[in-house]
Parts: sequence; C-alpha cells; structure tokens
Amino acid sequence: MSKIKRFRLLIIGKTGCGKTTILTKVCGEDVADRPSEARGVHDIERELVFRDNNKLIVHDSEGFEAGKKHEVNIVSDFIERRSAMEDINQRLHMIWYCMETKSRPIQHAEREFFSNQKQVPVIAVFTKFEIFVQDVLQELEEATDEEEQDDELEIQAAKTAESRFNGNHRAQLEALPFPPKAIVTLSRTHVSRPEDSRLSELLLQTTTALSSPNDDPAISPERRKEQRELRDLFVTAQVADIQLKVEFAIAACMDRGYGALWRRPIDRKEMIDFWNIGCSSCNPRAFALLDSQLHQHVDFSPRIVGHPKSQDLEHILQWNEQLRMCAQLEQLVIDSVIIMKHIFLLRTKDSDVVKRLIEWYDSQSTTAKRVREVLVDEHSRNPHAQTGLNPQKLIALVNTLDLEVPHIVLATADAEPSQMVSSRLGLWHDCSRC
Ligand SMILES: Nc1nc2c(ncn2[C@@H]2O[C@H](COP(=O)(O)OP(=O)(O)OP(=O)(O)O)[C@@H](O)[C@H]2O)c(=O)[nH]1
Ligand SMILES: [Mg+2]
Repeated sequence: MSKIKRFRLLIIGKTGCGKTTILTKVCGEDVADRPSEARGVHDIERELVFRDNNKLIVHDSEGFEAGKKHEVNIVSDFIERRSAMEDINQRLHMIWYCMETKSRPIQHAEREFFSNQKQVPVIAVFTKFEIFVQDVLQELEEATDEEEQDDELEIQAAKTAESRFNGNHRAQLEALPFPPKAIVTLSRTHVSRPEDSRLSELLLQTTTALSSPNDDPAISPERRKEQRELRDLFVTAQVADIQLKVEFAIAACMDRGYGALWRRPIDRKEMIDFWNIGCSSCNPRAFALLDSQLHQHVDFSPRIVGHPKSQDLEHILQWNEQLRMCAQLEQLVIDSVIIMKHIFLLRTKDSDVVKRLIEWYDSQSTTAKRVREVLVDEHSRNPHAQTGLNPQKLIALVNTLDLEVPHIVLATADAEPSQMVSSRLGLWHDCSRC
C-alpha cells in the first residue's frame, strides 16, 4: 500500500490571473463558492482541502509584486522548507506558476523565481491566452483593409500570437538558469472543456514532470517508485481529464496483466483506484464491493472472447491459445475501465445503481459489443501471434468510443439515490479524513 496519501500542490500567481478557476476545474469542486476561499485571500501556509476530493492539498500564493521583497522571501522559504521535509505527505510535490499572458516581456519577479534552483518541479502556466490573441487580432484588423475575411484574420491572429509568444515569453523563460519543466498556455479556462482550454495539456505536463527519466542511473529504485506513486496519485486526484485516467488505468493493468494471463479473478486495483471512487487503500470496503460486482458480471460473461457459449467459438479456437488469453484479458480490462468511467461520470454513490449499471453494460450496451468486435477483428488478422495488442491501441480504442447513455431501471420509485440508501448499502463512506 502506498504511504503517499495526498498530492501537495503550490499554485502561485498574481491576484485575478485565474488560479482558483484552474483549481475548480482540476478538483471538480467550486472552490470560489466557499467563504474561506474568497478571492484575494492568500496565506501560503493554509492547506486548501476539498470536500469530495481527499487526494489533493493545495497552497495558494498571490505571487510577487515588484518591490515586495518580503513576499518573495515568504514563498522561497516555504518552497525550501516544504521540499526538504522528511515525511513525503508533508513535502511539496509540484508548483504551478501562473501568469496572465500579456504583451509585455517576462517581469523581474519571474526572472528571479526561475533563476534559483528548486527541489520541486515547476510548470509555468500562462493564463487568459485568448485575450492575448484577441489583442493581436485587433492590431491586424486595424492594419488591414476591409477586404480581408474575418475568419482568415482570426487564423492569422492565432498564428501570430503563438509565434510572438514562442519568440518572447517562452524564449525568455527557457533562457533563465532554472527554466520551468514545461510551459503551458490556457485559454477561456473558466468557460471551456479541459481539452479546449488546454487544461488537459497542463495535467499531462504535470504527469510528465513527475516521471523520472528512465536512463538516469543516479535515481535509486526507491526514488523511482516514489515518483511513480506520486504521478499515479496526481492522475487519481484530478477529475478534469478522463482520458488521462483511462490511459493510466489501462497502461498499468496491461503492464502487469500479461504476466498473470491465467489468473482469475484479475487484479482490478489500478482499474478502480485511478477513479478515486472505491479506493483500495482508503476505502477497502467499497473497493471489495466494486471488485466483486465487476468480477461477477464481467469475468465470466458469455460476451468474453472464447467463452464456451459464444457463437464464434469455432473461429476463436483457431487462434493461438496464448493469444486467446491475451484477448480475454484485454476485453476484461477495457470493460472494467469503461464501466468505471460511467460510474465516475454518473457521480453515483448508490451501490444499487452501480450494480444495475454493470448489469446493463454486460447485457445491453452497444459499446461492449463494439469492444468485442474490434478485438476479434484485430486478432483475427494475426491469429498465430503470441502476444496481445499494444496498450496504446487499447487506450485509443476506449478514448475514441462515444459515451453511451445507460438504460437503468431503478427498483425504487424515488429514483434519486438518497443519502440513506447509500449509507444503508454501505458502498461509500466519507473518506475525506482517510
Ligand atoms: N477571459 C478569461 N477569464 C478567465 C480565465 N480564467 C479565469 N478567468 C476569470 O478571471 C477572473 C479571476 O479568476 P480567479 O480564478 O478568481 O483568479 P485568482 O488567481 O484565483 O484570483 P485571486 O484569488 O484574487 O488571487 C474570474 O472572473 C474568472 O472567471 C480565462 O482563461 N480567460
Ligand atoms: Mg483565487
């Protein structure tokens, strides 16, 4: 069991640059709605914890105004102290340094920040990038005659803004002694989906910054394991990017799954843990319930490739035996991950609803049929292969399937899952104190 319980993030940025907006999207909770997180209130020492997300702790700092040496010192001391802490749960794991994208060059405070070495990875986040593009568009409009089409100008403005940003902001930051691990631009974060605002890019870069390079012999196996756990914890904690959860869940399962080809029940720890619903370590009861329901309905379903009752059994029996087992495992993993994605999106806490959802997926879902079809097609092309598909192919398959609306009929007349029902059935408990 991992000893790391919460991911500790420091978010720095001048007031109004969009820090709370980013946090709200990443944590899935309206941080600004809570009185203690009123705009402009900052105390870097204060731990921001979230009601429904127990895997994340955030420290919020308003950054540095020119000439305020005292604030620079407070932040520097905090980072130095927190990054040296013995206890990994007290240690700082990541810094997002936010700046509003302006046409003026990088400020003195930023230059100073990235001139000192830190023991914690830093990602530079340029917010409100669309305003920067808008300013360039206005400039182009003023300089162009009426003939030019609006949409052509918009494309040109986006390109010009991008190249100005790369030539100025990015180049200046990258030339500093200790540049950020990554530079990400965000647009319309307050009103867009994570993939449109590029928030997904911030999450992806954060996981990359947490990964230790494979070829660095100076990193001990323990440190490497710790980094991996931190990265997985971050993927679990964030709720903005579902594709990232899918990717990590499938990659982790396939990594270990092929090693235990014959084993049933399959190990569903990663498949479940990344969704932060029935977490195996902090909520073992919920985990066991989900695990056993998935096992009952998915592992022995007649849908599974090679099931004795399936109509195409004769065809499947022509495949190499090892390949048959690989295809079965791939199907079990994909089925479980898609079901977890549905449970996550439904935000249901009712174990009866969960049970019905799993039954629906197994018996009626067209997505499940599609998954089977794709796997049979893929493997039929090379029936004598001894290995399964590349995990990237499985990830792409799941992430390109449209979400299907489940048809679930609830037993109770008052379909709204009530607090009482969920606590009686005991699937969930309040794990905010775990
Ligand atoms: N145009 C635009 N506005 C944004 C964007 N992100 C956030 N905002 C708006 O900017 C304002 C400030 O955002 P906050 O998230 O409260 O900023 P903050 O950094 O937390 O501010 P303080 O708590 O005062 O430090 C809000 O009105 C947001 O809706 C963006 O990408 N584009
Ligand atoms: Mg704020």
